[in-house]
Amino acid sequence: MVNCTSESLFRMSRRAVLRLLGLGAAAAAFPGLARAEEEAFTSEQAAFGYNNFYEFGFDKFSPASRAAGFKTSPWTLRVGGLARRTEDFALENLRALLEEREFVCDMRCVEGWSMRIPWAGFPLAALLELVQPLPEARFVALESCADPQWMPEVKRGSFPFPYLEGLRLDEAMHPLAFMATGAYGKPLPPQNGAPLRLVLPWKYGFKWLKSITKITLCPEQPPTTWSRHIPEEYGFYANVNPAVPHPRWPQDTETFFGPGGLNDRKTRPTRLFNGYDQVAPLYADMDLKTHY
Ligand SMILES: Nc1nc2c(c(=O)[nH]1)N[C@H]1C(S)=C(S)[C@@H](COP(=O)(O)O)O[C@H]1N2
Ligand SMILES: [Mo]
Repeated sequence: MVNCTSESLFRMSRRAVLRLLGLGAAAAAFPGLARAEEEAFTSEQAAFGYNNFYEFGFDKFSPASRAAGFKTSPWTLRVGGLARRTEDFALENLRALLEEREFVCDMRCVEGWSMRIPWAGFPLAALLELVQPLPEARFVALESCADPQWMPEVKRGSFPFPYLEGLRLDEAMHPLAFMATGAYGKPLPPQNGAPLRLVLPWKYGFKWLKSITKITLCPEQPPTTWSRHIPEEYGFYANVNPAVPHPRWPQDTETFFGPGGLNDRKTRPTRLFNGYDQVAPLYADMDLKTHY
């Protein structure tokens, strides 16, 4: 088990990080991770201070201040649906059952900015395997916390919360689909989705659901917040794809937040699947010129 509190970990060489990920020999097969060689991590200041978390406010800086007191312990996560078991897990029990590990990946927001963040957490597959999905299960529906006591925009009723997300079961079982509990060697801050959030390196950030309370295995594609409310702009799959512009802006480049704080930004090209080409077989039947 990796010591998730060791900040020195994040100063390790890429080779050591890959070893930690169990990818040492297979590094060549992980071109997305190879990108980690090119640039350092985004500053903590940007990753923990420039957020999208609409339940706490619609601008980038409100979540960090307004979520500061958000109580995330104790936390219950219900996992079940089309599974042999449906269970209300106390998060601390769940974390004791699942081996946590460190991993580094890039996040590309659909708005056109990106970050490279060192995370801690466990594969979503390991969590789903605990409840044993039934053969009829083909999708996974996920739900965020929507608590008016803590979340000002939930209280105001300004948006259709709770925020819902979904994945095809084979996407959810892919080894690159993670649940994060920490970042930069620290417990996940509330503004980043404490105590548990999705990390889907090849999908736009809006799929990376925060502060998750419920995961349900289901037979059909579940409704998701953005694809339901603005279907012409936000699809269910939302794979990072420079060939498919957003209706209101292009997607072929992005502004990357570097190690030097909020003003350290540079433009770089956006890559198909955010560079994580190993997910391509999941979408073999889709037209990558148009699908979004
Ligand atoms: N519950 C919830 N999850 C959410 C959001 C949100 O508003 N509410 N915003 C999404 C969007 S648009 C992005 S880009 C990422 C931002 O994650 P970060 O603030 O940790 O960078 O979280 C995603 N998860
Ligand atoms: Mo986003």
